[in-house]
Amino acid sequence: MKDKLKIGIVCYPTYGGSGVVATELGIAFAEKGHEVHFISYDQPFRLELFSDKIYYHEVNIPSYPLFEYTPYELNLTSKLVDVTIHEKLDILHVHYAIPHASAAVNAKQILLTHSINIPIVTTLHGTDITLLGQDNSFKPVIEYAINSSDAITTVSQNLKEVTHDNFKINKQIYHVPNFIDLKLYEKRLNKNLRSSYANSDEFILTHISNFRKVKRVNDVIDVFNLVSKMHKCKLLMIGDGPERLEAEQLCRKYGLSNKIKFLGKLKLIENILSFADVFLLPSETESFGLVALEAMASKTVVISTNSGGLPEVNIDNKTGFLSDVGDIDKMSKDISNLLSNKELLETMKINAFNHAKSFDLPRILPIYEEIYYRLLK
Ligand code: GMT
Repeated sequence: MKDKLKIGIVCYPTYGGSGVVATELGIAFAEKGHEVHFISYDQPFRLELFSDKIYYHEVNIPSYPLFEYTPYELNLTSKLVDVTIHEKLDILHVHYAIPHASAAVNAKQILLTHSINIPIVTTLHGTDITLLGQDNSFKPVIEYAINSSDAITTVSQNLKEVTHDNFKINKQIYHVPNFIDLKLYEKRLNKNLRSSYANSDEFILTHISNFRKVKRVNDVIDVFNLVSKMHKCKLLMIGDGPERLEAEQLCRKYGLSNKIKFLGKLKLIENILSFADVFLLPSETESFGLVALEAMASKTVVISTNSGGLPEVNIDNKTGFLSDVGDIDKMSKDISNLLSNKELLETMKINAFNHAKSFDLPRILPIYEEIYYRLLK
């Protein structure tokens, strides 16, 4: 069996966890000598093409007057067939069930007619199961795509259980947790950057997301509103999305515009997280919460809900605190306790970092490689 593989990775290119995981996984494989082919409708936002082992194939989406809705999944399927044949891929690893897993399963059938049997690995990331998976207009396709994949992985134990609860899955699901590359977080602290956002006697709180409804961005503002009455602090909001405008209006209503800064979509979030004291993630549901892990890798204490896979990442009373969804009072009291007790804050920052180490890239990468090699045997 070949030691170095040609791996096709399909992912969303947009600001979001599944795209980040897929991109960083591909970059790490390339660093290990595998050849990686990213396939998407746009260049993944964290992908900088700096290696002869990394290729990006854009899916062409031609317009045709007959189509009221462009059939992207079919364009993706054709691209997967083409790239697999001409780049001689060994394996396809698709992130997110639809349309990526269903397109890959279709491509696999087409490739069989060319006498090519390519294994498909599908990684489920969360909303493909918890939100879209509940919608009957997608459910049969998602179930079929999962069952027709050669290997299925979920990013948390919780997501594995939810997948079994919601679908009839007839094969093993592997739990492969999300990861961070800890070396990216070393020596990031930039005191000049910190001082441009806050005075030295002010604490810094942050939130990072795609500002979708599921993130409950207004809860972040409500919590900060209570905390800022008791402590000197600033809030940095990173990311963008449909709920941003309402959140900005809420800040104005509370008279907090001078204490809350909306920074938009930033690529190098490690730079900001390096000086943040507390990270807030009050999500309605979160299969893993990659961004919480990124905060922990930067020695930032996490205040999150206890939904989905978050308790696997943020350990209650150790790396941060967990609350029920919408419990603004508890979240603000937990932060207030932390900010009043510097020793507790420092201890929890170290705990957060130590727990993040168990998700370091070199520990997780071989698990995916092992799955690939097993399928290729
Ligand atoms: O919710 C997001 O931020 C985007 C979404 C995605 O598909 O990109 O994130 C999901 O996948 C991430 C990576 O595995 C997980 O860390 C997030 O928890 C998950 N989001 C939800 O479950 C809501």
